[in-house]
Amino acid sequence: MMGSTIRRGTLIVLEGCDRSGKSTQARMLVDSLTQEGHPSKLMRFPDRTTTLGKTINDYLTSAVEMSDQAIHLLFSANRWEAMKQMEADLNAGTTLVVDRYAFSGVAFTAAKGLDLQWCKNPDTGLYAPDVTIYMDLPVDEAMRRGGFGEERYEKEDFQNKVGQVFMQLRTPEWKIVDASPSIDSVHTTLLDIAKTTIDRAAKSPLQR
Ligand code: T5A
Ligand code: NA
Repeated sequence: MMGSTIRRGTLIVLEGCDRSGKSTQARMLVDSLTQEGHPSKLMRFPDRTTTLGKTINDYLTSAVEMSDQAIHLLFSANRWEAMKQMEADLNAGTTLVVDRYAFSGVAFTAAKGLDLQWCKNPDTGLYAPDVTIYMDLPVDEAMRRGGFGEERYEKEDFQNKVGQVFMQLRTPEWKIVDASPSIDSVHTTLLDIAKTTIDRAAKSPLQR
C-alpha cells in the first residue's frame, strides 16, 4: 500500500469587504460541514488571540499607531504563525474554513496606496486556498449592517478602494457570491461550493 488513506482537508477561504457576512457564514459552514460528516474547523485572520494578534487588535481599535508597513507585516506574520497548525490539520483530514486570508492583507494595505507587489511579497509561500469565496456586497448596504464604523478601516471611501483592489486580485477561479440575500440563502450557496471543492481537493496535493 502506498501513502496514507486519509483524504487531506480542504482550505476554504472567505474574503470580502467589512460586514459582508464572512464571520456569520464561516461559522455556519463549519457547523453544516461537520454535521454532514466532513471534519471542519473555523479559523480567522487576524487571529487576535496570539501575542501578535493582540497588537493588531490594538491597532484596529486605534489604541496604538503604527506605520502602514509595520502593521502590514504583522498581519502577514499572524498568518505565518498559524501555518504549522494549518498544515497539521489539513494533513489530518480537517477542512479549514478561513475567515479572511492574504487577499485581505494585500487589499487593505494597497488601498492605502502602497505598492501592490510589495504588499504581496510577505505572504508568498502560504498555503494556497482550494477555493476563495468572495462575498460581494455594495458598501452602502454593508454600512447599514450592525456594528459598521467601530474599527479603523470602516469608512465608506476606504472600503470602496479595498473592493477595487479585491477586484484586481481576483482570478477566474474565485467564486464571487452575492452577499445581499438572506443569511440562509447565502449559506446554501456557500455549502454547495464547499462540498464541490472538498470532493475535488482531496485528489490533488496542497499547494503553496
Ligand atoms: N485586515 C485583515 C487587514 O487590514 N489586513 C489583513 O491581513 C487582515 C486579515 C478586521 C480588519 O482587519 C483588516 C480588515 C478588517 O477591517 P475582521 O476581524 O475580520 O478584520 O473584521 P470584523 O469586524 O470581525 O468582520 P467584518 O467587519 O469583516 O464583518 P463580516 O465578518 O464580513 O460580517 P459578519 O458576519 O460579522 O456580519 C456583519 C453584520 O451583518 C449581519 C450580521 O448579523 C452582523 O450584524 N449579516 C447580515 N445581515 C443581513 N443579511 C445577511 N445576509 C447578513 N449576513 C450577516
Ligand atoms: Na468578521
